[in-house]
Amino acid sequence: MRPGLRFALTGLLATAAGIAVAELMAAATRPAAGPVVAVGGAVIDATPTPVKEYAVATFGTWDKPLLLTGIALALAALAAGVGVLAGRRPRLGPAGAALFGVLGAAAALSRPAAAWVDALPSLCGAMVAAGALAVLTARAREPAEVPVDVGAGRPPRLLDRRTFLGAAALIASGTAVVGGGAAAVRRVSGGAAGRSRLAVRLPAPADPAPPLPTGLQPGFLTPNADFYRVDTALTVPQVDLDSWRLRIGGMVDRPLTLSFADLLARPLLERHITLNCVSNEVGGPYIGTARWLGAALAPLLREAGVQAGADQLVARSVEGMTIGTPVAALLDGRDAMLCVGMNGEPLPLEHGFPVRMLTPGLYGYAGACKWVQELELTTFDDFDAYWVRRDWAPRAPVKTASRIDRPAPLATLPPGPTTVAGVAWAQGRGIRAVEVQVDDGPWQAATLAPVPSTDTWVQWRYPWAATPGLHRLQVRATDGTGAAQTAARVSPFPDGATGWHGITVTVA
Ligand SMILES: Nc1nc2c(c(=O)[nH]1)N[C@H]1C(S)=C(S)[C@@H](COP(=O)(O)O)O[C@H]1N2
Ligand SMILES: [Mo]
Repeated sequence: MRPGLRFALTGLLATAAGIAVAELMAAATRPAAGPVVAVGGAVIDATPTPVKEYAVATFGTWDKPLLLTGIALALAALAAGVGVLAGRRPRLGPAGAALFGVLGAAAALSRPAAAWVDALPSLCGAMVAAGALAVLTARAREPAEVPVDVGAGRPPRLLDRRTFLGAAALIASGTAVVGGGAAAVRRVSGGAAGRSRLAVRLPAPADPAPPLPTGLQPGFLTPNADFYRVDTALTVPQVDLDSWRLRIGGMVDRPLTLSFADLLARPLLERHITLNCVSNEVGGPYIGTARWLGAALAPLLREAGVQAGADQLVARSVEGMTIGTPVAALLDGRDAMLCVGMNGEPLPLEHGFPVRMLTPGLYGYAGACKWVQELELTTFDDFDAYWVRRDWAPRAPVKTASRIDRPAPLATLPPGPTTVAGVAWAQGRGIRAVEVQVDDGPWQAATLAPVPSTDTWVQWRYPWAATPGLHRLQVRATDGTGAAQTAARVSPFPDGATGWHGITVTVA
């Protein structure tokens, strides 16, 4: 084996062994302190907003696996480099391992809600890596009788090939066992949150959602499995239901602490509400409608006694996300809630189990904190939430928008009668009218399906006599206040996209 290759392999093996040990320690104690997730999370938080925007727009939900692959490749290159250096200069081995350890520890300590013990897995992993490097780059013992000046002139004699391969195989299999153990521990504890979710029995709502009106097309409700997911969590937070508490504090007269059972014991509200992401492009997919079950937030805030001057509620999640919502929006009579149920099931883990906030009429980043564990009353002057620190707007009401779902963009259809259909939304204000334009023709009124409330999207359809040729279809909406959806195209940053959605189809 060429020495370069051998040293690179040594670096990879030693690093893998260190990471496996660190991951096992973290999995057994504090999962967020594992170096892989900690470094990934730190990279996400440090990524400039335009890059994040690009990643979400280009890769959708593949953004996280791609990020992890990128980190793994960068790490592998570094590890091979450390191995080569350590092979040439054995003293550099511990230094390289220490560098990895410090990086992992720093990333773990930079995570929200980190404690100093979170540095331990990475530091112990670094010691294991240093040990493995030392073993694999060890010099074969020089015969004692060789004079020093002769020995010094020759290249160092490495472990013989068989000893090296034996040690490497031993370290590799140890790594596989420890890494497999870490994955198993994560699966079991992940399974614990999933199992406690399955054991949840949701009470019947005290205030049920009005039945859905007849005349809706399929697709009005988005099944949980199809509901878009947008968050910064590299691994889905696993919340232990028994120890979970929601604290309401900050500028309140009577701070409150509620358990999950306390929350379920309150009269529950059930509502159909459309949730959408501020990052959704015109015509984009980051929007869905569900039947949500939860405790109304306004009465809870009144029980806590919001103090004069508190104009922002900051929701904090178990993994440290912060989402700021105007107190005025929460107390203006809309159905802001702490959700425990989604479409008749306990909240899926991906959508915030056990409890998430939902504020109709606001984009998700401004009112829909998942995995929530704390509500702090404060002011917009005093605190910038996660996305506000990244220059998104502090207040973010949903903008009026509409989308063509049928036909699909660039579809080919036969001439004759066809139906153009889609959705329009302006949560809180509702939709009064939707119009469709074919090529340069006049804007024509679409037919609106009935809605359960102004907090959901509206399905619309427009019968079109398609004639042969290439056609451009556009849609625009008018909200419940009579305000027209603007044609001005702006991108999602910093407070939501605007512009009319248009598609091109071929009729042949
Ligand atoms: N804890 C936490 N809550 C969060 C987020 C997050 O990253 N972490 N993302 C927010 C954003 S940007 C949106 S659009 C909604 C998406 O909710 P969903 O994934 O259930 O569709 O969750 C919000 N709540
Ligand atoms: Mo979002």
